[in-house]
Amino acid sequence: MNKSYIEKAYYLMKLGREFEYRAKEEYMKGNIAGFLHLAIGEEAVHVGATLAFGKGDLFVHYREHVWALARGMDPKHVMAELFGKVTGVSKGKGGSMHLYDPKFNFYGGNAIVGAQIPHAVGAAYARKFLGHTEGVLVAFGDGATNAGNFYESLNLAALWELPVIFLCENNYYAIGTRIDRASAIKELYKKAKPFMVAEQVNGMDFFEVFKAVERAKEYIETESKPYFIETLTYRYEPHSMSDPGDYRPPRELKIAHDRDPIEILKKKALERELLTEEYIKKIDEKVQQEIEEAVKFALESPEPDLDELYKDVYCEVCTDVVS
Ligand SMILES: Cc1ncc(C[n+]2csc(CCOP(=O)(O)OP(=O)(O)O)c2C)c(N)n1
Ligand SMILES: [Mg+2]
Repeated sequence: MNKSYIEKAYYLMKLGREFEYRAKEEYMKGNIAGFLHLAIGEEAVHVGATLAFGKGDLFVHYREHVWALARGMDPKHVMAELFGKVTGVSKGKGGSMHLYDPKFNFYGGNAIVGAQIPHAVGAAYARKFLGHTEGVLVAFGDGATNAGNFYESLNLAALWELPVIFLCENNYYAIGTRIDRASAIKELYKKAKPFMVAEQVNGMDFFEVFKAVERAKEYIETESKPYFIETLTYRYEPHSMSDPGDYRPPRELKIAHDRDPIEILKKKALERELLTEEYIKKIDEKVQQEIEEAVKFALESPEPDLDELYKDVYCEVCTDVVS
C-alpha cells in the first residue's frame, strides 16, 4: 500500500481520537449539550473505509465524528457543530448526531437506529438510474441489523442490483445489550449471505478494513451489485455520555485496548517502513494544535439567530415535487 495513504491514515486516526477525547472534555465542561457518542477504538473502521471508498455517497450513524473528519470535513466546523454554533457544518442546528455536508457527499448521521440504511439504498438507486460510476457506502451498528428496515434494504439492493456497500460495525453492544442477548445470528455477515457477497474482517486493523472496502468498491462498481462487510470492532467509551457503561467486564476492555487500532497501524507501518518515528511525532503535535484551534473557533463562534428556527424545515428546492 502507498506510503502517503498510510501517513494520511495515521493522521486521520490520531485526529479522530484526540478530537473525541477533547469533545468529551468539552461536554463535561458544559460546552456541548445533547447527545454525544464517541467512537474511540473504532477508528480503523471509519478511516480505513473512508480512504478506500473514495468519493461516492456516504451515509453513517450517530457515532460519526471520525467518519466526517476522515471525509475531509474541517475539524473547526465539526467542533462548532458539536457546540451548536452557526459556523458548524449543519449551521449549529444538528449537533453531534447530524453532521451533514453534500459538498463531501456526506449525508450524515442519523439519530434513528438503522434509518440511514434505506436512505443509502435510495441513493444507490439514483446513482444507478443516473449512470454514475461511483456507488454508496452505508455504515451501521450491530444493533441495527435486528431492525426490519435492514432486511428490507438488503432485499431491494439485491433485487435491483444496486451499487451499495453495507458496512456493519459490530462492536458487540447496542447501548448496554450484548449482541448474544439480542441477535439470533451472532456472525452478522451471515444475515446478508442469502442476498449478496458477504464477509467478516478484523475492524481493529486498518489494513484489513481498507482492503475489504477496496474489494467491495471494485465489485459494486463493476458488477453493479451490493456487498456486505462485517467489521469486528470495539468502543472503549460507554454508549454515550449519559451511559455509565458498567455492564462490560474490565477484562473485555483490556483485551480491546491490547488490540488498539492506532497501535496496530503504527507497529505494522513502522515494520514496513511506511511510517517513521519522526513523522509520528510531527503529526501528534500537528493534531494537538488543530484541536486547540478547533475548540477556540467553536468557543468564539456565535450561536444561530432565533429566526434560524424556521429555516431548513421544508426543502425549498422540492416545491415542484410536493405541489
Ligand atoms: C429505531 C430506534 N430504536 C431505538 C433507539 C435507541 N437507541 C439508540 S442507540 C441504540 C443502540 C444501537 O446499537 P448499534 O446499532 O449496535 O450501534 P452502536 O451504538 O453500538 O454504534 C438504541 C437502541 C433509536 N435511536 N432508534
Ligand atoms: Mg453496537
